[in-house]
Amino acid sequence: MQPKPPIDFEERCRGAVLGLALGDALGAPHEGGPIERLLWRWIGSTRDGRRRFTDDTQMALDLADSLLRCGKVDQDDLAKTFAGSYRWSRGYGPAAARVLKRIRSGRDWREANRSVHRTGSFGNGGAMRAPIVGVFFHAQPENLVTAARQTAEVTHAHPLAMDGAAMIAVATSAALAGADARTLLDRARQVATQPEYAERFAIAADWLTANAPVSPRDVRARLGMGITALASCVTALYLAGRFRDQPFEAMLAFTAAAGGDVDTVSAMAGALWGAANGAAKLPAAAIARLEAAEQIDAVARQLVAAARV
Ligand code: R7I
Ligand code: MG
Ligand code: MG
Repeated sequence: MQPKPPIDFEERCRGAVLGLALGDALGAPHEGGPIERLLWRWIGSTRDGRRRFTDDTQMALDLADSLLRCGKVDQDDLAKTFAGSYRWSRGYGPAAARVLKRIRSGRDWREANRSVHRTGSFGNGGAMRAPIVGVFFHAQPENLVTAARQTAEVTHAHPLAMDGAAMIAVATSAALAGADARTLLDRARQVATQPEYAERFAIAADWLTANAPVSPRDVRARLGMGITALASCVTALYLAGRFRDQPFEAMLAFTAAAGGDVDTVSAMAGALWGAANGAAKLPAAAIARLEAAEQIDAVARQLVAAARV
């Protein structure tokens, strides 16, 4: 067998950012229950017929914007940027929507982020945008985990949510460096502080090692397809590993068949898959039909330039 040609760093970073947005936009029609899916049939396309992205991509773009402007994690700037972009029609999580509206009306994020759930949200909203941290801090491994936690904290102060962000950020960075599926999972496992994650990591590791033909239903039952970080982050790590050498579309079809929080699991797995395989391997026709694909790609290129420093 011919050895595969190496994939350059820019190609991988663009793959991570575009893979996140594409997973989100293609997963969105499958997210949630019948009401959410019906609503998305109404508002899921732009006027020129492109697939709209949801809060997952919006918050990833906001995070990139803030990091590029500030050159570091500036939580005050980040809170303002997230709040300024809030639109109900992007499908934000219910607690996140309230937190962002409160920040927009002038409340400090340090208080707003614990004003809906007292311990802070344990939703997956901090993790879904964390691939951006993995790209931006790729050359600063000593800062990567703290940066990921800080970017999550603004809206997702619960330790499970901040763990999820750290896990997805380090896994993205490892995928950009060409790590294999098990290494990626192990790096993520090492940064999880909450014991609740242990069982899911063990299951995912067993499945990947055994190359097990696990069904979408089993993935949902054992790893989760939920809106919380706990019930979605290890799932994304597993799917990205399992489908690493298969087409992007196969991973998305499997995720859609599992059901639940399909846009977010697809966004996280999509970013990891894109970081491993590069942007050129993403389905070109789907990219051409993605809302604001050109702008998203431009943001990815700016992140690459910043990450090289
Ligand atoms: O995490 P978050 O931004 O949600 C992202 C999800 C993704 O699927 C997006 O695609 C979008 O559809 O929403 O939103 P949050 O509202 O912060 O958290 C998600 C949900 O987790 C909350 O609405 C709660 O149902 C639940 N949750 C909690 N429940 C009880 N106690 C989060 N934190 C708590 C908690 O502390
Ligand atoms: Mg969403
Ligand atoms: Mg979602």
